[in-house]
Amino acid sequence: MKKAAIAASLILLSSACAAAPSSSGSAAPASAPTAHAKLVAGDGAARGEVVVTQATDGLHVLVRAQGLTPGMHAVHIHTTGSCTPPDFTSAGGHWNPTGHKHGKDNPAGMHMGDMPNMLAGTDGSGEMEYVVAGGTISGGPTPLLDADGAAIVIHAQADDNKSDPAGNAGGRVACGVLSAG
Ligand SMILES: [Cu+2]
Ligand SMILES: [Zn+2]
Repeated sequence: MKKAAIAASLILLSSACAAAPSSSGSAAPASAPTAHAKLVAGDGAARGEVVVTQATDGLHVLVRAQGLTPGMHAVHIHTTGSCTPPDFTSAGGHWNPTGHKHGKDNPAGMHMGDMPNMLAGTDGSGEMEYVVAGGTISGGPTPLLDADGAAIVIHAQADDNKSDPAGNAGGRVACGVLSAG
């Protein structure tokens, strides 16, 4: 934990440097703060990885998953950086620093941790990239890696994008704790 705290401090420092005026105009400079997660199933089997990169427009979340049942799966950022198998309820609810309801189709939505459904092919693999507008890895009003961290969760079923609090997406079939770097 201490090591993680030091890493987070370094990220903050590099973030401050990256905020200096630049002529490149790049949305995601090479020095951009990042976070990673390794996805695992309830039995501990590898289920892929997640890379989050902070850019000027928010958090770019790249999910590469494997070993899923073919079809659509809900993918969310959950509010606690804890993935205790087999049900992963330790990850808590959806990341919701702005105090909204669930789902992009909910008039009172949406959670910052709500993301589009991901399609797993017949081989069980799926990939998704999504930008969480306004998010930061650390610092600012809505830091992803706050005191209790954050996790990525993949569900058994698709998200209906409106049912509070979790989109009727079924059980949690994969989970990964996000860590800085
Ligand atoms: Cu979820
Ligand atoms: Zn939600």
